[in-house]
Amino acid sequence: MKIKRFFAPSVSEALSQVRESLGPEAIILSNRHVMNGFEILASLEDDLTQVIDESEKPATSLASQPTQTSISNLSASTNPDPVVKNLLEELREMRNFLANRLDDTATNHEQKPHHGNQALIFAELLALGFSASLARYMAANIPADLPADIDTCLQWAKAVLLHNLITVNTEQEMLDQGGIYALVGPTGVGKTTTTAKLAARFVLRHGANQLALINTDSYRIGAPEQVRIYGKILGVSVHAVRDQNELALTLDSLTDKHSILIDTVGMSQRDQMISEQLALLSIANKPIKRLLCLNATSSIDTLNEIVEAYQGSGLAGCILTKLDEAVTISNALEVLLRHKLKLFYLASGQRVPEDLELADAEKLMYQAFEHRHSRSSTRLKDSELSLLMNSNPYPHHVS
Ligand SMILES: Nc1nc2c(ncn2[C@@H]2O[C@H](COP(=O)(O)OP(=O)(O)OP(=O)(O)O)[C@@H](O)[C@H]2O)c(=O)[nH]1
Ligand SMILES: [Mg+2]
Repeated sequence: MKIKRFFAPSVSEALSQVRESLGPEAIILSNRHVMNGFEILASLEDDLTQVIDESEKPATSLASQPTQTSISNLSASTNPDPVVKNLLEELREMRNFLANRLDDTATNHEQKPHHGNQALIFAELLALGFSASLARYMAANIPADLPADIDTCLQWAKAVLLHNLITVNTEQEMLDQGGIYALVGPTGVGKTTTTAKLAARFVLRHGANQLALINTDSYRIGAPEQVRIYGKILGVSVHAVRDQNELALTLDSLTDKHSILIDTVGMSQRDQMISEQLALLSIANKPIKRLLCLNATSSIDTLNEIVEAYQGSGLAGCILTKLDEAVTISNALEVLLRHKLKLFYLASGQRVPEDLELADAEKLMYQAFEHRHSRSSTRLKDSELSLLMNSNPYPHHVS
C-alpha cells in the first residue's frame, strides 16, 4: 500500500493537496494538528483494498480468490466475498465521514475570527442587560474584519449604539426655546417631582413670572396640592384644570408666558384612559409637546409597552427617572434606541431641584458598558456560550 503524507498550514489546504495528488477517491487514514499546521495521511482506495485482501486471507478462507483484487473487480464480481464487501463498505463510509468532518473543521477554522466575535458580542451585550434581539442584531452586523479582541468589539458596539441615541445637547432645546410641555407617564414614575425640578431650573434661567404650572390631576386627593406647594415655593402661578375646555381656556389666559409645564395624572400603560388623556392634550392652535417619563428600573418589555401605549400621534421625547435606583441603564437605552425617542433629562433622586441633569449620550453609554465590570447574573460562562452557539435548543423551529 502506498501511503502519502500531506502537510499544509490549514486543514482545507492539506485536503486540497490530497485531492490534487490522489483524486477524489483518496482515503484519509489520519489527520492531526502538528506544529505550524495540519498533517494528513492518505492512500488510494485500490491500495487499501489490497491490504484488506491480504490481511483477511487467513481468516476468511480466501485462498482460492485472486490475491490482487480491486474494488471494481469485487463489486463486479458475481460472487463477492461478503466479509470483504462489508469491510469495503465500512471503509467507504469512514472515508466519507472523515472527509465531511474535515471539511466542517476547515470551514469552522477559517471562519473562526468572525464567528468568535459574533459569539463574543452576543454574550457581552446579554451580560450588559440588552435584549437577545438587540444582541443578535449586533452580532449579525459586526464587521468581519474586526480583530478578535473583546475591547475592540465592545468599542464597536458602543459606537454604533451611541450613534443612534438621540439626546438634547443644551437647555436651548426645551427651557430656552420655551413652549407648552406636558409630562405624561405611568403612576409614581416621578412626573410631579420632575415638573418641579424643571420649573426650578427654568426660574433660575428666566424668572418665575415667565412660567406657569398646570395640573390636570383633579381626581386624587392631595394631587393638586403637591403642585401648588412647589408653585408657592418657586413663586410660579399654578392652575388646576378638569377637562379639555378648561385647559384650552387656561392656555388662552397664559399666552404671555414663555413656558408652561403641565403635570398630568399617572396612568398605567394598560389603562384605557390614556387615549382620553391624549385627547385632552390635543388642542387646536396650542401645540402641547408631550414628554414621557420612564422609570429606568423597569424592564425592557415594560418600557416598550409604556412607549407604545403613550406614543399616540408622537412624543416630543422622554425623561428617564429614578436612575439612582437602577442597576443598569441598558434596558432604558435599548427602548429609546428602538423607538428613536429623544432623551431630554435624567432624574436621579428625590431632591428638587438638584437631582436633574441634561442627558449626556456619551456618559450614559459609558455607564451602560461600565456595568460589564460589575458582576452580572446574566453573564454566560465560556462553556455555556459554546453550548449556545453550537446547539439548536429548538430543533423543530425554523429560525
Ligand atoms: N429615587 C428616586 N425617587 C424619585 C425620583 N423622582 C421621583 N421620585 C420619588 O418617587 C415618588 C413618586 O414621585 P411623583 O413625582 O409623585 O410621581 P408621579 O409620577 O407624579 O406620580 P403620580 O402622580 O401618582 O402618577 C416620590 O416619592 C418621589 O420623591 C428619582 O429620580 N429617584
Ligand atoms: Mg403626580
